Amino acid sequence: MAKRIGTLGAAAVLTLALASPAGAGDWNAPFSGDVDGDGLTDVVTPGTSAGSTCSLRIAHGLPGGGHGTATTYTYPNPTNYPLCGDMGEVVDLGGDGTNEIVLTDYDAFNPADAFFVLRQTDPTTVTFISRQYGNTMPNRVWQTDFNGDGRRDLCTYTDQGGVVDYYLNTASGGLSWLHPAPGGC
Ligand SMILES: [Ca+2]
Ligand SMILES: [Ca+2]
Ligand SMILES: [Ca+2]
Repeated sequence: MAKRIGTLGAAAVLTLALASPAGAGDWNAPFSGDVDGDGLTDVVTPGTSAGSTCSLRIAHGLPGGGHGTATTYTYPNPTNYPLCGDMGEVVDLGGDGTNEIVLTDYDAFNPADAFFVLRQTDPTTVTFISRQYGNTMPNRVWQTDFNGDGRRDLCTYTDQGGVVDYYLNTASGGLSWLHPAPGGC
């Protein structure tokens, strides 16, 4: 299922990289946000896929600046496949003031669990929250409030057809894949 970024795909990704905000979730790249609600930005590093158990590492922000030593968190694989998410964003789904960790995977091939949502629920625990429907085989994910309602929405790009997909951050804490794409990603 692995795919390669062809010359045209790489050019398109570069164009998107220049047009979208910093901190976007590139493949196998760390991403940032406050996952424990202390007001300090943390860094989340996706783990490797490992069958029935998934992991990620979080380096929490320190009051004096910088980040502490990364802690590894494990959780049961929420997908039916040996995919644990290799790109993501920290975003407040539902706009309730609590941030979530939203992951997707370069090799995701089932729309029903193309995204899954986690939350750090205490200092030692990352908890699975939900699966969300989405497009398969993304190259990157990023966030922006494309409909201007104050909740930051998600966008993905896939070189499988060169498509940008739009996911509305809904009041109920889900992601709603919009067709047709409204623009703004
Ligand atoms: Ca934090
Ligand atoms: Ca939330
Ligand atoms: Ca929004």
